[in-house]
Amino acid sequence: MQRSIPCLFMRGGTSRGPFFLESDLPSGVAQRDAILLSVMGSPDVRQIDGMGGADPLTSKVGIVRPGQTAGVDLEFLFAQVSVKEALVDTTPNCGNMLAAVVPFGLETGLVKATGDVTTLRVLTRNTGTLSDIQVRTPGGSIEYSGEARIDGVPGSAAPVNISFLETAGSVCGALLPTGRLVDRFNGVDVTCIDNGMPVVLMAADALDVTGYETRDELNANTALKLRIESIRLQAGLAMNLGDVTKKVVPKMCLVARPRAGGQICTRTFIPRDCHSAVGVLGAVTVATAAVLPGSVANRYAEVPASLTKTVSVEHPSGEFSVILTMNAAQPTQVLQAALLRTARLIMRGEVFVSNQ
Ligand code: NQM
Repeated sequence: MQRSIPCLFMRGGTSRGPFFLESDLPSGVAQRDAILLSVMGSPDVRQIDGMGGADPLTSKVGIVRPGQTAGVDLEFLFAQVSVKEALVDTTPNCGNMLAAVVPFGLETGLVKATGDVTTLRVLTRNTGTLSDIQVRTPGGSIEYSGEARIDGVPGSAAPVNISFLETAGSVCGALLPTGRLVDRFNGVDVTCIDNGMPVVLMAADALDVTGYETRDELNANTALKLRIESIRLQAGLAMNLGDVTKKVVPKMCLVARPRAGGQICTRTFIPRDCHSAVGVLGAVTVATAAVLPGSVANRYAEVPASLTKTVSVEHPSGEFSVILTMNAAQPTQVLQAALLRTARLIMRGEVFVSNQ
């Protein structure tokens, strides 16, 4: 016997996955997670029996419900479904999947367009993060085609503008969860930071790579991955995340001097495989570290002096620009981060899982 669940399959930024109305899924976490694993076909390296794309970036799920408090239009729960293990992690958030939440809300009638452009406030429940998201809604319907381009996605699409209101310490409780700008693990200087995503920044050359390698080259470097994982386990404890053996945070980011006109060059492990680009809140956090005097990232970054700074984060498939608004009274403090994504509805229908 199979059971069917209504589902919209959507791309959000450089990620992709099924989106569900919360009311269409079981309320119990164990039962819900069993269904999500079955939907994606996990655990299996090919996810052959489900909708997952056999990559962490395409093994993601969005669960959406109406806002529950005044001023919040939609609430989003992000689930990272492991490809190889029977694990569903709702600890981190995902700014890429977030880009599809307002289109999903409009498609399903949870919210209404407010004019040719619609701006809604979304709460990401994983971390309690609020963001204002603006989409194009000419004639009251969501528009997907347009001229906006983001690296990692072919072609162009309508812009989805995301402005994060307050992200410091979203998962770890503090921007610098260890209380220090620089820590040292296995003889390597690191900056442990959380401005929306817990990230550990390390100089690529301290790990005997350049930081300009391709994703495939880094993924093939088993010795490097073992060194990074050893640092990650120690940093996780120091960042108040506990034993992170089975968690997908903190992300691990190698930094090097920019070499393509940006402010910093990155290679990010999420956390064990190298990202083909960089995560959204990962990029916000890297940009925040880059402008923080004394951090490991700041040693390699070239940052503008203005109060509103565009920080272009170079990554394996291009760059990701984050616009940081600094606090005039305390110019090293980031008040707001804004960025551009695109999103698209790929499929609407029902997904079938074995009746469990
Ligand atoms: O950092 C990948 C992605 C992400 C997460 C990851 C993300 C973010 O690119 O907000 O978007 O870091 O696992 O989708």
